Order: sequence, then C-alpha cells, then structure tokens
Amino acid sequence: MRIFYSEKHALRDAQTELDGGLLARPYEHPGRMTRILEALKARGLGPVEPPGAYGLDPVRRVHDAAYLHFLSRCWREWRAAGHEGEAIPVIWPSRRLWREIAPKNIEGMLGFYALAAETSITEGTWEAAKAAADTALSAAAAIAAGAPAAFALCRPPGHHAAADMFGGYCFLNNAAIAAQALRDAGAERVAVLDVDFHHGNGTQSIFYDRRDVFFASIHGAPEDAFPHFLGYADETGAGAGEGFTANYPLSRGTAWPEWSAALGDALARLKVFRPEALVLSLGVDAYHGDPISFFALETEDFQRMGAAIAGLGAPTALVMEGGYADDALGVNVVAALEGFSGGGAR
Ligand code: Q9C
Ligand code: ZN
Repeated sequence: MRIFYSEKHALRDAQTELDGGLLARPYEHPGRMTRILEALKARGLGPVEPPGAYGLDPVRRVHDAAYLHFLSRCWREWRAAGHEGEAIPVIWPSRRLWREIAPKNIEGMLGFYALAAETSITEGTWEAAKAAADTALSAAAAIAAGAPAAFALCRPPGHHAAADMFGGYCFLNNAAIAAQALRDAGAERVAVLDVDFHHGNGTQSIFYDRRDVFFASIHGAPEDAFPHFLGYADETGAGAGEGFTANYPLSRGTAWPEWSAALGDALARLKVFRPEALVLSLGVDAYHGDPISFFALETEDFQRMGAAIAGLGAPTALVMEGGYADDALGVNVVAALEGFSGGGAR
C-alpha cells in the first residue's frame, strides 16, 4: 500500500494542553508519527513517499476563507499582542452570548473559531496542518488514479475540525478535504467511515445536508465522551442529506463483539450507498490502553477491523486520526493496514 508522510508534521509541537486544570504535555505530539513509522518499517510496509503540494484550493472547498485567514495569522497576532504562552481560547460565543460577528481582537477570534480549549495554537501549527491536508490529498489522488488503497500518515488530525472551527487537536479536516477532492475528481458517491474513538463532529457537520457524501461514525457515547455535544444515534442528516449520516454511540468498556456489530451495521449501510470511493478516518484510540478513551479493543481487533472494511471493495484513502497509547500506536496501525491488505506485509 502506498503511504504518504510529511516530516512537516513536526512543526506542530505544542508544549501545553489544558488537561485536568494543568498545562500538561499534549497527548497529540510529534513522537506519535515516529512510533508509527518505526512499526511500518519493521513490517516492511510502504513505500513511504512525501506528499504532493496541492495548495489551498482543495482546502477552501471544505473550510471557510475567514477561518483559514485566522489560522494562518493567529500565532503572529497572539505574539504581537504581547502574550508569552501558547494561544489558548478562554471565551466562547456560547448560547446567550452570540452575534454572528467575528471580533477583531485575537482573544475574541480564538474563542470565535475554537470548539474546545485543550488545543493551543503554536508557531508551526498552520504549516503542519497544511502538510497534513497535502498528505490526505495525496492519498486521495492515488486512489483517484486507480490505486486500491493509500494511507495518509498525517498529524495534526482532522475529524473534529468543522468548516470554521478548530479543537480536539484538529485544525484542517484532512478526511473531509480528501472526500471532497474525490468528489471533485469525479466520484459520484463518497463515503467517510470514522473509526476513531471520538465522534467525527467536524466531518459530520461539513457533509450533514449532503447526499453525495455518506458519513458513518462509531464512537464513545456523547453523554460520556468528547466532543460531548454531538454523535447521538438520532443525528441522521438534514434536508437532502437526511439518511446519509449514521452514528453508533457506544458505552464504556465496549469490546470487539459490540464494536464489530456496529461496524457490520455501518458497512451494510455503506454497501447500499455504493460508494465509488471510501475515506477511512483511522484513529486507533478505541484501543483498551488508550489514556483518554474508554473502549476495549485489542491489537488483533484492528486487524479484523481493517479486513472487514476492505470487504466493502471500495478504493480507500486511509487517513490517520487519533491514538494516544504511544507504545501500542505502531502495532495497532500496522494491524489495521495489514488487516485491510489481507494480512502479510504488503
Ligand atoms: N483531558 C482526536 O482523537 N479531550 N482528538 C481530551 C483529556 C480532547 C481527541 C481530554 C480529545 C480530542 C483526534
Ligand atoms: Zn480520537
């Protein structure tokens, strides 16, 4: 399987994540990629190639121009305002504090475009986020050109990022950008299947009223899990998109039997949809050892997962999302890729 990877991910190297009232070392850090690369190499997977440069046009197909302008300027403006730490939002346009007017002040803008406070913006964040989008776009281009599958090994992740919101460690929605690029390359129907432990709220919201992109997500129930406010089973799409979103919220301790039943249902829905291309939002934080999640999948389950998804028979762009059990990241990603490719080191 072709694998795309950019070293520019390392430009996203936040030193702080607001976690439990402390400014702690972020769970989402550059070492995640190192672990995965080592495991790919050990199993002879690849080749690992640098991504192409696609520019911002395909990113603008998904994200608002004003939001991209904010992301590109945030760090400079934060520093120009005299702040010494990383840029962290502290106020939001919440339920009874809302006008549809973007503020000019950087603290106001941070809250306007943030969905959560754990994700600080830092000097290299924008460059790294663009490289991640290029990586996902390269995987999309590979399958559009006829490859059965391609893997975008990218960070920062993307599935929490909406058209105009960052948070949950995400800035640009790599999977959504890849899905839209596949539509623009001529695929009539594109499916996004999100197996990250967390609900893909950003991807869902981007495609919620569309019937040309089916979104399905298996995740920790929002009553208990981040992002807390979206991902209920009754979210099924709106308008023309009614019936083209499927959510599988699952409870604490969910292991392979219940998880795979949800996957089976999601795949049956996708089979009826007949996607011409699939984007897999591949997080491995459903692993039992993940420090911020509460499912109980084992490494072998990621192999089973990959094999089941390959059974759909659609050309697939696999896009890296979350996964924070550093020591198991490599084996879990390799298991998913080998399962998808039918086992063995291909
Ligand atoms: N105190 C992805 O997996 N909440 N994002 C962390 C720890 C944010 C996860 C809670 C989780 C975001 C791409
Ligand atoms: Zn996640």
